[in-house]
Amino acid sequence: MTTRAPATSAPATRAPATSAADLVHQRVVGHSLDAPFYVSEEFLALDIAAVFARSWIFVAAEAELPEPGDYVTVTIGPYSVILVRDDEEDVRAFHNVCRHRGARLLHEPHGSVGNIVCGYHHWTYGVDGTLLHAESQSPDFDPTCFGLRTVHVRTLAGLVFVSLAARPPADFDEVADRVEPYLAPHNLRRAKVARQIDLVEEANWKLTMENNRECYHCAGHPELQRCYFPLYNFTADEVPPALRATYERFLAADADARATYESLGLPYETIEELDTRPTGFRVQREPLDLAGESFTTDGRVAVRRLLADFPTARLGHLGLHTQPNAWFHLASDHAVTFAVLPLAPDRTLVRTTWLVHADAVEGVDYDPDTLTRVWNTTNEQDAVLVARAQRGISSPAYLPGPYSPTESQVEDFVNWYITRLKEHLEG
Ligand code: 3BY
Ligand code: FES
Ligand code: FE
Repeated sequence: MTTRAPATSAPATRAPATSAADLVHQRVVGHSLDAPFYVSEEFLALDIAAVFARSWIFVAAEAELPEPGDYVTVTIGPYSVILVRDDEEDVRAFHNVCRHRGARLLHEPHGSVGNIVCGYHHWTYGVDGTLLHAESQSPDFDPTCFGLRTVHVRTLAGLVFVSLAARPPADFDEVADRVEPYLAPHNLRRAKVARQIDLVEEANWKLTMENNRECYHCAGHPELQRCYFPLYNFTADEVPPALRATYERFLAADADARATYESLGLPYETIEELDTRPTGFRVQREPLDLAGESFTTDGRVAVRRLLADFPTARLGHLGLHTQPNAWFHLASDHAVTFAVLPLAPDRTLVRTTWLVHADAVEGVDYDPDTLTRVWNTTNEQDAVLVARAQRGISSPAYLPGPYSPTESQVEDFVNWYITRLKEHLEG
């Protein structure tokens, strides 16, 4: 009997190197990307130029800079951006680059300043970016020409987005208008940061995002699965046998939750525009399992003081996904934001921030370990999974594989991404 190699066996040698532009144009719909997208420096540079320097990027919660003068610095590829609350209490964004001879101005990830003073020759800027002081200049020196370079910034119900583009995607305000009614009831503008955890994953940023956009792997999240229905995108007839009982519980909880949302006037219908616009997004309210209140192992609130005066804590959660780099989970008692920022082709920062009511008292209203347990454990599990994917993809034997129907949002993400690269390459 002769044996024939299956069609998917790896080629003995790799095809000659293909250009990045060719790889973008050859991308096979419904399949994971070719290896260079995940492993090469060239694609990281392209991703920064075509995606991170052009789109609206989620960078922080407003609660990270509650008072005038409070700042956060964010690294986006080679860029460093200062977010600072000005004296009118608006969030401003500037390039972290001195207008004299270019020194980086602020070095800490966050802090508080009266003015922004360059450590090199002490040029001094106000928190509105104006140059206030530059010693020993010639009489014709005009300080109004040397204010900090601004970065476009928008706040959406307490979430801060920046765009490094000269002309950012024009659809952000429309997206914000549609999403704001979902988020606003959770009062994130009045929240405080209970915890922030930075996790560096040994994987390309797209693997981190792709992993977030499916629950095909959710059996790997036993803690999360106690409170979160892992039914991502399954229609009634697609639910696998192992999840049948969960699905029945979901249907009952969903009917209940909808009645609650209706009675409280909370918008809950899914809006999904993940790959049809530059500011792709998906928003949805859905029930949680067990007590149905929060992301804890028994489904009960982790914070006694709710985010707002909700008449019930049993609101399930509001999920928001934004392209290219973020997702959010809002429950009645706390919210969690996730920002993904590339560090290297195979290293990615996942910054997770837990927000609670500004008046909630640690140790009295909440225990930080209980508050962070489910998502922190889930993140650590995901870090292992995406690092394995990165390692497998780094082998010359890797070939792109097909997405299952439950991975349709992975396809949406990749499709959105490929569209951005094509737009960039076509200038
Ligand atoms: O955060 C999310 O939306 C996805 C879905 C389930 C697991 N995962 C982290
Ligand atoms: Fe900033 Fe000279 S580089 S003051
Ligand atoms: Fe996961």
